[in-house]
Amino acid sequence: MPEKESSSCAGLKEPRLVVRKFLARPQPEGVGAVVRRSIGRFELRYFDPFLVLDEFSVTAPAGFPDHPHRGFETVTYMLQGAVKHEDFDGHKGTIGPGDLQWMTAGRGIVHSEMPAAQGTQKGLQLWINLSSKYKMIEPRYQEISSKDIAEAAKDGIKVRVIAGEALGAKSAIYTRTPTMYLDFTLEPGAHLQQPIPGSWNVFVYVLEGEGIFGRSKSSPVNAHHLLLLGPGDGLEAWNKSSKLLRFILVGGEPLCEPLAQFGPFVMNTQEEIDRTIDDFENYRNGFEKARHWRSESGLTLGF
Ligand code: FJE
Ligand code: FE
Repeated sequence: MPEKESSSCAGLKEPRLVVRKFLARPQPEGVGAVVRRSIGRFELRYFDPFLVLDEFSVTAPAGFPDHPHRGFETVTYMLQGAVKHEDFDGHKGTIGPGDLQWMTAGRGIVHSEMPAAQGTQKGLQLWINLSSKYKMIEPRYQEISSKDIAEAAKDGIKVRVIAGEALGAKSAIYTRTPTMYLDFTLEPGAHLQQPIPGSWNVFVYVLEGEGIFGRSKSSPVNAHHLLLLGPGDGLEAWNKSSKLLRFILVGGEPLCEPLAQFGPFVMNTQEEIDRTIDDFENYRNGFEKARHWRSESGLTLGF
């Protein structure tokens, strides 16, 4: 068989370039918690299909007590410490260091997310929008503990595959909105070429160290920066520093639908938002179990 040109074995034809860069500064959120919000802040309200990216820090007694969600998914990936969660259907657990919770809120979840350990708990929470046809589906959890997250390593590159696949490793997560979510660590001198579907919206968020993205001569980018990537077939990144570089690479197929949002309710029209507020206040259409439920924290976020 003649050798076939493909992006995964013959390099990238059209590497994506960085088109915008944001520094995520700390801001208060929840009750006494702090988030560095990149996607979802005023200047970047939506990066279809992504609604919010928060790098959060929470130390007891701060946290995210009882609050609802409808119409999207929350993906919580712990970097340090642990968060305990508890919902109105009796689903509860602890998300420890390196663990993943992929929660499809669908028609409705009411839950609390609170620190579960001493010291500061740190992680990432990504909100992924759902298509109109899936906004009212039954809620679903996919949970993977750190030891079960698919990993691969090659030529100074280590990847933890949260969603999608990279370096031959594949995630077991089902993404209702097609999504890739990769946690890369590059040793000094490492060079990455990662294919990404051409029609997807893609960003990088730097967690640690200093990286070069898009073009080898571009200036280095350090922690807490979000980079939006332009069109192309993949990402090229370099670690030209003397320390480890860690970043996440996230891509998703845009929904291209109208957006109507009120805090943690994300629908397509204002009328659907009005109905959602009514459903939540009157315990209907998925919020039935909220009527008599309070988490152990006994607090609410004020919805
Ligand atoms: C919140 C609605 C919310 N960022 N990062 C309104 F859903 C939240 C909320 C979070 C959150 C939770 C975790 Cl564990 C991590 C987060 C927002 O729960 F804070 C407000 N005000
Ligand atoms: Fe939540």
